Amino acid sequence: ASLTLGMAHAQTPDLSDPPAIDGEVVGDHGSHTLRMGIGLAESSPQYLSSQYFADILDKRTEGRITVNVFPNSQLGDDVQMMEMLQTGSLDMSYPSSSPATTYVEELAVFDLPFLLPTREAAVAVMQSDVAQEMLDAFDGTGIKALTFSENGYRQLSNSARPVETPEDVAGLDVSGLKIRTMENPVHLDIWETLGANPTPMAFGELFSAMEQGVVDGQENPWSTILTSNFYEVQDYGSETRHVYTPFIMMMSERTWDNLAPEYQELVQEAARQSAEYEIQLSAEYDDWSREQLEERGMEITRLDDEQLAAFQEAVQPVYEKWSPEIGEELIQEVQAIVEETTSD
Ligand code: KDG
Repeated sequence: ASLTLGMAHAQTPDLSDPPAIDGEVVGDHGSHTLRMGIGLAESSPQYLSSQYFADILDKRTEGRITVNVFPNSQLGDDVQMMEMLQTGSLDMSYPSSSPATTYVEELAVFDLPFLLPTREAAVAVMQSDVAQEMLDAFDGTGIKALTFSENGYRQLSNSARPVETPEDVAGLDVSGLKIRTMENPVHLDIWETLGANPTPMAFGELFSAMEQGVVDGQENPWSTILTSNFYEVQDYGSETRHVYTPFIMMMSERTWDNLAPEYQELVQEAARQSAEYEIQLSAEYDDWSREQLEERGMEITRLDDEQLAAFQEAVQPVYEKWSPEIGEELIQEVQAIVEETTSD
């Protein structure tokens, strides 16, 4: 905190304004007040775009649908909130895809390291029919999956040492880094394969776990490392971009079933529009956040192509182990979408 003495830091980059809300006001089908819980902070692209989602619904129902967004895991973590959606004790949530693989296994394709080399490719995959099938596969679980949006490229941070190579993760004469992962077996395997000591943990517990030294580090997009103040307890960052994970905006099926068809249509449309806006905000945050973190005293290592290739090679066993589970065909479908975006 002392580093910020005398320096006024901006809370957000120069962000695009949300697109104007047009479209007709829908007819009166009663009033609803919905609660949405998220893990991230008020300044995150996820929160800002969720507010935009709320604004669309507010404007197009003349205030009949209100969405209240609760940030910072106030209502629970990703796993708990998905369970709350199932029972109907929460209306909406916006978790990472990774802990949602317990509902739809195919989502684990997004957990494969270095699968989506560019943001453009990642967005094309999220908007593909294959991705829509994954959202549809939630039907019957008690969760209505509305849309994918961007969490982004995950980067490694830690409080022990600069990391340039897989050997730095494993440690030679010191022990492997204790890394928090999301609650997902592929992520756990990635870090085990790299020689770290990974522990799955809820996002809401992460800051104090790092502060108390229960873990040395974690991995999340630069925007999260900034907006959740992780830089206060993490001295080192490495631009590993090891995995691109999406978010999924979700509604309780009970809440969904209580909405008139016209409201359902509007909710679906607003979800897509807000996801588009979220993806844009997330891109605007990414490099800016890294620069902010450097300004706030974090030592950030950029990896050159050779160094990235070393990480990529080191995690190959993860592919061998998980491809049969996730499905070779699905992986190939995703790779084909990636190739289409990178060839032209
Ligand atoms: O709102 C989303 C968060 O709860 C969480 O998914 C963020 O990427 C995340 C993590 O590391 O848990």
